[in-house]
Amino acid sequence: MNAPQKMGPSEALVETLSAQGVTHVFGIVGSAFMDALDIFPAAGIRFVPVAHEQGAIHMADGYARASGRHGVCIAQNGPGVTNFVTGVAAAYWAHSPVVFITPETGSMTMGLGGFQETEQLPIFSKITKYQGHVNNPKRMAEIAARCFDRAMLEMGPAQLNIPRDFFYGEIEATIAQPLRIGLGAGDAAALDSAAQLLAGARSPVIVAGGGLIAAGATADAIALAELLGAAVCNSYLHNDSFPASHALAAGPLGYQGSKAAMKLIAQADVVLALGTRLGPFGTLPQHGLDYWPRAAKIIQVDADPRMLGLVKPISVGIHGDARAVAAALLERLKGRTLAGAANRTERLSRVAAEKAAWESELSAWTHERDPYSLEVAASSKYMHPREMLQALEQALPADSMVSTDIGNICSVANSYLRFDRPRSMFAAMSFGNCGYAFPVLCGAKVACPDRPAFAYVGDGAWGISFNEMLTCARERIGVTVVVFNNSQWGAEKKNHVDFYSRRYQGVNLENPSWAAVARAFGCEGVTVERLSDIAPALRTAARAQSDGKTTVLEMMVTQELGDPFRRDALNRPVRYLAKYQKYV
Ligand SMILES: Cc1ncc(C[n+]2csc(CCOP(=O)(O)OP(=O)(O)O)c2C)c(N)n1
Ligand SMILES: [Mg+2]
Repeated sequence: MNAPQKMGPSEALVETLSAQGVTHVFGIVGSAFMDALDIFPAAGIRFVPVAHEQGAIHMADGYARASGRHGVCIAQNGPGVTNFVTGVAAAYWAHSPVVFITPETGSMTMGLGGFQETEQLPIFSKITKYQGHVNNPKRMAEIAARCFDRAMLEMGPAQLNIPRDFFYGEIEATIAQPLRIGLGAGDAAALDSAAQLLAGARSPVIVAGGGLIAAGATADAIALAELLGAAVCNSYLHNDSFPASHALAAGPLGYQGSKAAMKLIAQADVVLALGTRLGPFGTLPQHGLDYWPRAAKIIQVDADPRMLGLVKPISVGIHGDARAVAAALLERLKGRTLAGAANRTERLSRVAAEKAAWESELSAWTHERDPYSLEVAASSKYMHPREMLQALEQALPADSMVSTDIGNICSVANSYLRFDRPRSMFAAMSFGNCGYAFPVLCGAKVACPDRPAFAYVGDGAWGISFNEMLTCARERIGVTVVVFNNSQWGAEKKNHVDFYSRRYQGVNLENPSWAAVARAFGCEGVTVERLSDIAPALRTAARAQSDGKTTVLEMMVTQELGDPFRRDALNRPVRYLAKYQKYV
């Protein structure tokens, strides 16, 4: 539809959604956008009604991360829209191309303090890549299309803000075709320098980031790693950025990551950081290893030029698409003499040896060994979290998608999640909000209904997010939620143990039976107390997914706790006033 045509603004919006390939919109119904909602079915768009708008934006995020297409959500002006805030911030840091549509109070009453009024642009200004405001109904199609284009161009949330009276009227509109701008491989001189460094490297290592997943660069990354004989580490929480079964895959860096990856990168003389901003939290010391190779030459490749050299000093920065860059580097390195060829065999066997050592350490590491953990585990009949995570990993069906929440057990799970296919792991990324994993997985499942889907969620975070079981039951979205019931906000309790002499406040949870709650919601609920019950329970739950049935597996685990998140950011308490002297 390229010639201007008479239509209503609602039709212009819905036609634009259609032209952008939108088939699902998550949200809660509201009078503000009913005129557009009414014609969704005729445009082949399924409206997925949710329990809370935070669920809608998380679902849009999961949908986008699983499919590589836009995730879309919509809410009532005012409170519906403000409920989006946390999810938009999470999607921003997950580099997720979501378009969230925010009908606003009517243009003729804006500023008068009427019903459901708040300024909706400033709230999101720091957590969006683009904010489109329809300032005249005639511009509905143009501005809506720009939101879709920018979300994909900049890989992040775009807001489409529409005064609610602008859904009505008669306009002449042209529906734009999607504008997809390829980024290419970037500056030729930078590529030459990078190839020069890699050719001269005696111990090159690759860090595979989320940008590699977004660019669909797996095959090129494999070819590059094989040519160089370079170990490949996943950047933090992107365990699906390189196939784990590949001989050169070393596992994830960062919190609760792989010691093999850390030991290998520590010895690198050249690091190729492919599609990663090298976020500050992702390379913190771990397992007592301060592994970042400060003396190494770092080549950083990112689709956002502002990320180059931002966190770590670099030798070469390449503003480009990870796939195009990997291909360009391959081209430049082919047939060239590689300094690393001299010790290739030795390095490959070192990769294998470090991996084997880490695997055997992990298999023997069935429980935590600090005094607090030993004490609580001794008085518990439940499973150790680590052995449970091991059994879960073994039971996961091939090609599973797994989302992980923020919490101690979810973090420890990082050691027990390996993937062979990109777009398989959906961790709460740098925004780190509890309550992320379940709704995000629901969105991923809507995008990929044939892939088995599992959310790992702590019992505290489950309290924030379990309302979306309503959505699963109503909309027949079949996923499996693995709730780790340790009756505590464990990750924070760990700080009370390590820094506040076990003065517990607000960290102990008295849970209902989460399995019974699930059943009351119309889902399945199973309590698992023994390791041997994990695989059969997981298999049954996975089968139920194909019938659109969601299952909660409530895992009864001890209260033991792994290494803390933010040891880097906490200090021992120091008190100056007499009344607080005991609080040290
Ligand atoms: C929305 C939100 N509120 C609070 C926090 C702080 N926080 C981080 S981890 C955590 C505890 C998580 O507890 P749980 O989900 O039970 O998992 P566990 O640590 O016990 O494995 C909390 C409260 C957060 N990250 N996000
Ligand atoms: Mg807990």
